[in-house]
Amino acid sequence: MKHKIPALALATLVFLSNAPVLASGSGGHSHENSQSTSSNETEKALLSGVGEVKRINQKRGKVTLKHGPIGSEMPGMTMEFSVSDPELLQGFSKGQKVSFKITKDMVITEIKLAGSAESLTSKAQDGHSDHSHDNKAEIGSPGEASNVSRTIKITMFDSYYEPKNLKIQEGETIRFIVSNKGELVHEFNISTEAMHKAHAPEMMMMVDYGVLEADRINWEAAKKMQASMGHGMHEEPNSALLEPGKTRELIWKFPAHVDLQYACNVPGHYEAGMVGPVKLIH
Ligand SMILES: [Cu+2]
Repeated sequence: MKHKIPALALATLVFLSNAPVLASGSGGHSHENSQSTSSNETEKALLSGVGEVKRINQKRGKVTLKHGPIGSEMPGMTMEFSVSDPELLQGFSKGQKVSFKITKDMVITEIKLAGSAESLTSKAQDGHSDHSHDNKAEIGSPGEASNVSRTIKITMFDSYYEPKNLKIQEGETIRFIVSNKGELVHEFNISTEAMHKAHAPEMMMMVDYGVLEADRINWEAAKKMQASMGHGMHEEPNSALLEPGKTRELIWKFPAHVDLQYACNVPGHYEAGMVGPVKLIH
């Protein structure tokens, strides 16, 4: 088990380093288009996706998107894409949610602002879904020490949690004492399943940038990633990313009627079973 995880992390790395090759689109010999290119057929050959703009380089005709799955061709991840015409990127800026059409060679031919219905986290009920951190509201909020009703110890091992599930009253404020007793870096993150899925690509980027090593966090690499990407190591109130032997406290106020999970988004760990349900009791 101990050796399995770094191998998974490595597989992630290899996958990521292959991705730009996919993106550069080596010529576009898709058979469907070689005979006739009626606009109808071209339209059919396009895949669509939604994502969030992370970086734009209009001069080079490049846009970095944190995107959901693109057809069956590509899982969700954060990646740089080429656009068919740099003009397409005019007026877009970092943080915007977009929907796009893309060729099988991964060149974006159409991009527009996503409507709230297409929001990545499929959440739009509070009426200001274009705010970038609005999804925090539905999972609860950072709690006040004076409102804590219970302290729960969470122990992280390679690669599972103790306890394996949580029962919490709706609206309850809990103090979590999170300890990593494993030999690998682990995360305790309270989110919806969809948010864990959306978070995974960021963690892959951290592996790619050398920030997240199997058994330590490389703070030097984190600074470099921060400088080049605009984010490297973000401390979020709903999560603790801990090196082996470390302990951190989180105080979290839980909402009502939401399916939450606590999970580790270090690449490969969620799949290995490092996830537990939060049962909110009425
Ligand atoms: Cu983990």
